[in-house]
Amino acid sequence: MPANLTPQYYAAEEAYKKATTVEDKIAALQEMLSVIPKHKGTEKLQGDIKRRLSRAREEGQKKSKTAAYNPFHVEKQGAGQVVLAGYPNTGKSSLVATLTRARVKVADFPFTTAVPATGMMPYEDILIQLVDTPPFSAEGAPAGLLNTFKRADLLLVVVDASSDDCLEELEQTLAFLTGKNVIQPPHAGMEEAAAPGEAEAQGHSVPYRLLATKMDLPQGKENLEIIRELKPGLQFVTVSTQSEGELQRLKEMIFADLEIIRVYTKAPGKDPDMETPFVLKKGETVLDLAYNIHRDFPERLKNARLWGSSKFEGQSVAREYMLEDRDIVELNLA
Ligand SMILES: Nc1nc2c(ncn2[C@@H]2O[C@H](COP(=O)(O)OP(=O)(O)OP(=O)(O)O)[C@@H](O)[C@H]2O)c(=O)[nH]1
Ligand SMILES: [Mg+2]
Repeated sequence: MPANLTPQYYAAEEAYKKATTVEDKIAALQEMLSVIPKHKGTEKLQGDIKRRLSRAREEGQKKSKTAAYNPFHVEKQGAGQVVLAGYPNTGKSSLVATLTRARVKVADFPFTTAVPATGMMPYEDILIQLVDTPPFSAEGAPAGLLNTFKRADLLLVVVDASSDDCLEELEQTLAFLTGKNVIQPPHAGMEEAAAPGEAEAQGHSVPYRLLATKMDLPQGKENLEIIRELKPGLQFVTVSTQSEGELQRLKEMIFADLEIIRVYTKAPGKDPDMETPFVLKKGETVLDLAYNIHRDFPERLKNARLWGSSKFEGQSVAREYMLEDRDIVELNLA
């Protein structure tokens, strides 16, 4: 008896063949089973799919027992990963909630956040990932939190300027993070907190900025004045969830610190695609862009023309040409 399999069935079977994870295999097999025509001619095949499905489920169960989900391993998304770190109740979740659309819990008591949570912050035409984290304190940190910090492209070290214990908390925060080799110590007398590039050059530590939060409160302004006198070597970015201007400046600083550039591409004879830029690291070239678009492109690249940072519009540039933010590139391929 002919099986008379349908296009839906073949599509599901194709998905099964392409599946690389056990979850995808299970989903595809379930789909195959639900769309397969149910008649005598397919009974053997149905039995076969059911057997494969139960084997895949067993495999899945074994896997989930060994590789437990780790909430402190935050998958990177967007143009860069920015992690907020700090003592309890300093305003980390409030900033993430204000700058992204993430619905994170904000409350006027410590230890509100228990596991990292992410949100995407729009900045001009790109999205930057912000990661809210649970607090650490003199008593320690949740297991895994340091790994979240160390994987960040940029760390925002958050200190509540309005707190009565602000100075002590600042010192303990910096002592904790430097003691765990997450950041380089900001040495006294230096003009700025370690700029991103510098910190990296001094070993494997994360570039960071010091944020003084709740600056809308009078206590915040008073405390920060005292701290600035006592610790002239520290540079603070002042911020409050109430000040659009400060939030905007914070966003601009984050973009600059990530050291990324946006490059737009254009097909020969067509208008450039200004909707979706490619995000590259500062210092990357036409060749890096080509590779980013497709692994085959560097080999096929005949020449490139550039609008933006070149001397004149549409100038031919070498493949080693170092791109700048907002350049438009036309790649001509063989
Ligand atoms: N006035 C003022 N209050 C703020 C500001 N940012 C946060 N708060 C308040 O500070 C309290 C703590 O804020 P959260 O964002 O929950 O702090 P957190 O650092 O995430 O706290 P944990 O999750 O416990 O580490 C809340 O009552 C917020 O409303 C600010 O810029 N100005
Ligand atoms: Mg929180």
